[in-house]
Amino acid sequence: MAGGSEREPPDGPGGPRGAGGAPPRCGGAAGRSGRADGRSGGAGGGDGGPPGSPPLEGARVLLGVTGSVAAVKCGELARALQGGGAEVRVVATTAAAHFLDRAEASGYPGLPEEVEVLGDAQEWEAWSAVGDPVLHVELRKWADVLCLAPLSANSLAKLAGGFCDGLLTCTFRAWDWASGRAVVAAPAMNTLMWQSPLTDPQIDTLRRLGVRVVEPVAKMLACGDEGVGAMAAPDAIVLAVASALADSHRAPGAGTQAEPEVRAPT
Ligand code: PCO
Repeated sequence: MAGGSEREPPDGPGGPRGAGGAPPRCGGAAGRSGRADGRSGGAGGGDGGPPGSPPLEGARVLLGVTGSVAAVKCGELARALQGGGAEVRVVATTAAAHFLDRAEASGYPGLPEEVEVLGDAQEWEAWSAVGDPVLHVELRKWADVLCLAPLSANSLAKLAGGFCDGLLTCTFRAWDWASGRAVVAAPAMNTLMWQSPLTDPQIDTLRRLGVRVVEPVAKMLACGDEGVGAMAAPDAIVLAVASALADSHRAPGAGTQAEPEVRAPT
């Protein structure tokens, strides 16, 4: 499955980069707690941002990266979110870290140096006694929006099934849907995985929760197959995040997806 991207020239900004990119940095425990303390700004039109400011300005975006080859595009995605004024933190699954580590060797820009990358190890390290912060709860409080990109077939199944066996799945399971904070998901997987009858009900489950799904697109995939399954372009994901933020602030507490995106033909 891992494939690599040698069958398809890298298409991210910055062009190919040499091998030997730095591994993702895993910071310590959450460090910052909920928005009650230390919040320096807010999503535009929301709690902290000036009314009418762009939705990404000052927004706290938690980028959840899962184990699809498309994780190599997260450097580009994180930069695009930052370019809109967002503060970005990354939660990566163990499988995602494998791809993040190798993004630069495949010609994609790595994550920006200042972006904190958290994983399962940090969840355990953060807790040693009752009273210690629980990292997935702290992250849920911190984030204005959770952006799951790429969302792999495996993580999609886990999230739809309610599994919470790691930092990212626990953060999603603990999400405060009533708060109106948005969740955006950009699935990426092999075409036959995407077209499998298993996928539709899982995507529907996420949509019923209020998750906005940014459909995968058709291209030649990392494994050499051609078809629908590639992660949507970072710009499209950023637009969905901005739109979700704008909507969640227009209608606080109403985090459901008003108009589900049209599914790609299968
Ligand atoms: C293939 N799986 C995949 C994952 C989705 N692919 C993509 C793109 C990348 C290159 O542009 C890898 C980002 O093809 O999102 O290819 C077989 S399991």
